[in-house]
Amino acid sequence: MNQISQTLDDLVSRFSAAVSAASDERELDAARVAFLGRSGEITVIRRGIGALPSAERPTAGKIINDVVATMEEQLIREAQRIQLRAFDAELATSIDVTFPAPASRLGTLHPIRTMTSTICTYFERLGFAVVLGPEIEPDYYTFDALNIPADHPAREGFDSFFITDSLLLRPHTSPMQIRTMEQHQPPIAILAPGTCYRRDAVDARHLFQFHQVEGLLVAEGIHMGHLKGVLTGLCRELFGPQQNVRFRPSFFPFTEPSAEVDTTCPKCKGETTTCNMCGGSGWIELGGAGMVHPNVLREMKYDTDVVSGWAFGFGIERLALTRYEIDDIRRFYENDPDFSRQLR
Ligand code: FA5
Repeated sequence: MNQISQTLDDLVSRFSAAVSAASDERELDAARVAFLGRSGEITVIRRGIGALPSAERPTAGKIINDVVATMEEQLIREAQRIQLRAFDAELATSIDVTFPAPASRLGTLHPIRTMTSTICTYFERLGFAVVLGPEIEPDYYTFDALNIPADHPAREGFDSFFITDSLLLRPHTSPMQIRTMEQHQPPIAILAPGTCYRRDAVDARHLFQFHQVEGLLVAEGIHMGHLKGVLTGLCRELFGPQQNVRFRPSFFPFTEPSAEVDTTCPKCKGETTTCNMCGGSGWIELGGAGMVHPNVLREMKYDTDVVSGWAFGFGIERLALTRYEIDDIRRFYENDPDFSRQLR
C-alpha cells in the first residue's frame, strides 16, 4: 500500500511537470495518453491492486481514483491555458473589429469652382445676375456681332476648334454679351462664367481649355470710372490690398477704349528676368476690358445717345494663380486631391 502511495506521488509530480510544460494541445494530449490512457501509467498501477491483500484493495482503488480525478482537473486547467494563449496570439495578428475606423477622406470643390463662386458672390452683392450660355457657338455670336468681321485679323487671336465652318467651341465668354443684349433691354448687369477653348500652346500660364468670367453693365451714364472701380474692388477682395494691379491701354474690336488688367507675377513677384510664368516682365495678364463699342450696341438696336456700357473678360485660372500664389497653371488640372484640399 505504501509503495502504491509513493509510486502515485512520483507519478503525480511527473504528470504535473509534463502537462504544465505542454505548449499546445498535441503535447497536452500526449501527456494525457502517457499517464491516463488505456495503456498509461495509471492503468499499470491499477493492475497492481490485484496483488494487494483483499482488505487493502478498496482503499487502494479509492486513492487511485482520487489521484486520477485531481490529474483530470489539472488537465482541464492546462487545456484552458493553452486555448487562451492561442486566442491571444491570433488576436495579435488579426484585425481588431472593435477599433474605431479611420475618418474617410472627404472631397473638396475644385479650386476653379471655388474661385468662380467667390467672384459670383462679389458681383451678386453689386446687383449683377449670373447667366450661363453654350460652349459651342455660331461665329455670329463669337465674332460678327462683336464687331469682328470675317476678314478681321483679330479673329486669329481667338482662333479655336471649329465643329463646322460656322460653329466653334467658344474661345471667350464675350458671346454672352450678345445673347444677353438680344433678349433684354437696358439696364443690364450680368456676369457670365464658363469654359473657353483656344488653340494655344500649353505653358505655365496658358491652357487650351480654361475658364473666363464675363461682365457686362449697360445703362444710362455708365463710364470707364465705374469699370475701374468695380474691377479694382474685385482684385482687392480676391488678393487683398497689398497686391499690385494695373490697367494698361489695349485693343479689342468690341470695346473702345479698351484696357488690359495685369497683376504682379504670382511666381517671381517681379524679381527675376527668367521667370517662365511672366516671361521676365514681372506682370501677368488677368483679362481684358473696356467700354462696349457703339457698333456692338447699335447691332443690338440700342440707342447709343442714351445708353453706354462696359464689359470685361477675366481668366479664372489667372485669378486663382494670383490668389493662391501657384507657380504653374497646369497644376489645377493634375487632379491631385492634396493640392485642391489646400486651396479652399
Ligand atoms: C478676351 O478673351 C476678351 N473677350 C476679353 C474682353 C471681354 C475684353 C470684354 C473686353 C471686353 P483675351 O484674349 O485677352 O481677351 O483673354 C482674356 C483673359 O483670358 C486673359 O487675360 C487670360 O486671363 C485668359 N486667357 C486667355 N487665353 C488663355 C489661355 N490659353 N489659358 C488660360 N487663360 C487664358
